[in-house]
Formats: sequence, C-alpha cells, structure tokens
Amino acid sequence: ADSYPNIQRGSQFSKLTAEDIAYFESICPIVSTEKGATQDDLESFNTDWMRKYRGQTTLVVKPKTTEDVSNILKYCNERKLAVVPQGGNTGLVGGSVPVFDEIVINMSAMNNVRSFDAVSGILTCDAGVILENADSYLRERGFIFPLDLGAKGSCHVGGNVATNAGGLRLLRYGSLHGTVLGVEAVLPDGTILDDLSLLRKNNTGYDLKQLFIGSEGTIGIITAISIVCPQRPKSQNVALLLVESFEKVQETFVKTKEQLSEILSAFEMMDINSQRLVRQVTGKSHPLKGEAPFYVLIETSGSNAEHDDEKVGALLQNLMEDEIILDGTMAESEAQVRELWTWREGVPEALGHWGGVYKYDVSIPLSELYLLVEDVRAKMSSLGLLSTPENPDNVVVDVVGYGHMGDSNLHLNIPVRGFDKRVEKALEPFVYEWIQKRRGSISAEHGLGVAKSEFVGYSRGPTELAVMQRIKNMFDPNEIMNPYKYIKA
Ligand code: FAD
Ligand code: 2HG
Ligand code: ZN
Repeated sequence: ADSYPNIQRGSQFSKLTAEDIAYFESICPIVSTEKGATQDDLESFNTDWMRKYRGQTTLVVKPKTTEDVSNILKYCNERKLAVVPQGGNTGLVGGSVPVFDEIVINMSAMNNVRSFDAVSGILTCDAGVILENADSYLRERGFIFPLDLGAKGSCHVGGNVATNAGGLRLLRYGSLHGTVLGVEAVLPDGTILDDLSLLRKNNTGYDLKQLFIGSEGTIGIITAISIVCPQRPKSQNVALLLVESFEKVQETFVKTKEQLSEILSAFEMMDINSQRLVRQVTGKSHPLKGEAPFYVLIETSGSNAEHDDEKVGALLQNLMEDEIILDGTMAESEAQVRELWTWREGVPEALGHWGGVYKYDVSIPLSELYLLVEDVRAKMSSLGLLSTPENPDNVVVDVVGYGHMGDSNLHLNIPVRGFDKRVEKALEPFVYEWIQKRRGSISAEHGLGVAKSEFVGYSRGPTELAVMQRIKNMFDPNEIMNPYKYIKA
C-alpha cells in the first residue's frame, strides 16, 4: 500500500488524547486502540477496497443519529481533529480511508429507511443504508433505486451521493444530480443543514444539496438523502454481443438507440482482455462461443415483456444481417439475465486478482474512447513491461478497457503483478495529457480522493479551481474534513 511519500501531516491538527476518546465514547460506539482494539480490528477501516491506500487511524466512531454526527464534528472542529467520513469503503480513489491518523466517522450504524411515498416514488433514508438494501426495500413496493453498480452489496447511499456515483443505468435514469431531491448534512461546525426536500421543483435560491453531491466528504457529512425512484420495470432483457471493431461498436450503439429507444437501460462495452480475465479468474465458460475484440452488453427495462422481447429480437437480427455484430445471445430467464451481467459486473473483481491495478476512470468523446487503451498498450509494450507469450511474467498483466459506453465513460485498467514505479512513470502524466488534449475528464464517476487530486488541473481551469477552493474554505475553514484529498488549487 502507498505510504504517501509526498504528503505531510497537517501541523495544525491535534493529536487524540484520552479525554477526546472519553468524549466520543460518551456519544456513540467507538473502536479505539485506547480501548483495547488491535491494529487488526482497525485494518478494514484503514485500508481501501483495492488494498492500495492505507491510513493509520487509531479511532473509528460510529454515530447512530444526526445529532451524534453534529456533536462529533463540532468537537473535532473546535479541537482541530481531522476526520474522514466513511460509507461502505468501496471507493476507488483512496478517499474513504485516512492518510495519517484522521478519525474515521463510519456511517454504517445510520441505516434506517425514514419514509417512502408510493405515489411520488420518493424514498428518504439515512446515509448509511446499503444500496442493495435500499433497492430490496423498493422492490417489495414495486419500485427501483435509480442507481445500480457492482459494489451495491457494500456501498452506502450516502457514499453514492458523496461520490456522485454513475453506474450501470445512468443512461436511463440520469445522474444523482437529477434524482436526488434532498440532502440532510452536518457541517464541520456541527450545524445541521436540513435540505431534505421532497420536491421535484424548487427554485427558491441556490440549490445547496447539489454542492454535497460529489463533494467526497470535504464540506460536511451527509446524514440522509431523499431520492425519486422509478417504477420497477416489469420486463427486463439482456443481450450480449460480439463485435469485431470499435467502429462497429459505435454502429451498434446508434442502431440500438434507434430500435430500442425508450426501453434501453444500459449499453456497456467490454474488450476481449476483460472477458479473458473474468474467464481466467472465475473458471467459467463464456456464453459466447467465438472470440472478437469487443463485447457489448445491452439491457432493456420496460413494462411489456412481449413487446420488449420482440424489439430486442429484431435488433439482434438486424445487427446480424447488416453484419454489424458477429454473434449475440439473449437471456431467456432471470437467471440468465444475472449470468450475462456477471461478465460485466465481474470485471473489477477479476482485475484485482494479481498484485495490484492502476485504474483510470475517464470521459472521452466517443469516437476516440478506445484509442486510449490502444495507445497505453503500445506504450507498455514498447517499454517491455507488458506480459507476452515469450515473457509471461512481465509486470503488466494486461491493458484492459471497458465501461459505460452509453455515457462515453471508459474504465482503463492496468492490472500488474505488483505496484511498480516504472509502470506508474509510463502512465502518468501520459494518460492525463492524452485526456486533456481531447478535453475529456480525468474523473468521470469515481471522484478524486487522494489518487486524482493533484491532477485535477488537467480537467479544470485555474478560475474554476479557485472558486472551488473558496467554497471549501467557507464550509471548512479549519480544513478538518477529509484533508489531503479532492482539489489542489
Ligand atoms: P466510501 O468508499 O466509503 O466513500 C467514498 C467517498 O465519499 C469518500 O471520500 C468518503 O469520505 C465520502 N463519504 C462516504 N460517505 C459519506 C457521507 N455519508 N457523507 C459525506 N461523505 C461521505 N462507482 C461508480 O460511479 N460507478 C460504478 O459502476 C462503480 N462500480 C463499482 C464496482 C465495484 C466492484 C467497486 C468496488 C466500486 C465501484 N464504484 C463505482 C466505486 C464506488 O463503489 C462508488 O464510488 C460508491 O459510490 C462509494 O460508496 P461508499 O459508500 O462505499 O463510499
Ligand atoms: C465499474 O463500472 C466500476 O465496474 C469500476 O466503475 C471500474 O474497475 C473500474 O475501473
Ligand atoms: Zn463504472
């Protein structure tokens, strides 16, 4: 794990005392080395999902109510104790774990649904509700959470809002900036900001909740959210396609939008390397027999199974006849729907199978989306770092591209046998400069955390960054909230 050689602990921050611990213990459950917890007990709070980032906290607090959060932050602000808000700790940019000894404020004990209105579809719940639990609650009532992602079994809805997660169905349901109607948040000085609106429309002043969506714990702690949820689709279809070139993937996308229009709910692209890795790690056989450079997963969500089946069937037939795709298969049961999805959702897990992985989550104009993967592959190859049949043990296992093609969002991944300075030097700033040239984004949906904060200038100008810094200073003048991360102005 990184030991943050380029970051110094903020000298303004206090160190925890026995008195501090006693205060926190009087408020809520805590995990503390002062109270007999071992480093092992703290390991899961200190280490991120990728096992790339590791902090050294000795204290985790687990507030149960908004008032608890308020008391904790007020105290920390007065004492200048730095904190890290933590949801399900599935973030992919090192934002959810401490860098040094920041106190972890873990939100898992705030996990109740507060209300649901079956007429409007508006759900209000605590920030610590696990995404899959929120979705199960909605399923029982005929509704669906408008966000879905591979980490749903662990991530929190508060964490999703704090990162402005995009996920697998953004194409259909839009971003959280549109679906989240309200936020309850605690500011660093303990103020409870109640912007837990249940309204679709409310043009009365600045839209404060928007600032919290994607703020990654830098201006306050989200304690509850309200979100508008669609009806659960009665019919769902998934097709997996085999495509010979990225040009044909784009043609497939155009045809798919034309023919499926309102029922299209996901359009995901995976390259052959990603599929080989999933096969290698899971030992399963791929549902498509042949091999080709690209795979596309299409999902539809609608209200009439017969109508939807017909549309997807006709699309597949046309794509085959027009020789846009080489092959395709359509799920014929719910079990098959899930099975086909594993070839997409299982990619991040498979990538983590070796010693480490470098991840780049980028937005690129669609026509050049895959070119980045090809350029990085060529670079790794020319430097002799890429594994080949002749040199199967080279440090770079593979160069993989996949992602939310429907949103022009590529996930470039470089799985390695161990984190390696040579690989890092070849990737950065190369990838960022490549993105900047095309006016893309160096962080499409995962956020900045500690991983991307020093590179934000590749996607944002100095004026934008200066305004962001003013916002940060206004909310958090003592800089106790998730320090060393997010933007560096
Ligand atoms: P954490 O990881 O705990 O925290 C993330 C950030 O939010 C941190 O900066 C933290 O300080 C802050 N934070 C957390 N909770 C709060 C709160 N209540 N108030 C204030 N700040 C808070 N992301 C996508 O966008 N799309 C995907 O498709 C996707 N797929 C994934 C698949 C896998 C297998 C994995 C491991 C991750 C994936 N992610 C994806 C990344 C990640 O799951 C999301 O970013 C998720 O939204 C993080 O939620 P969390 O509760 O785990 O937050
Ligand atoms: C996904 O879409 C996640 O599966 C993870 O955003 C992306 O592994 C990644 O780079
Ligand atoms: Zn993603």
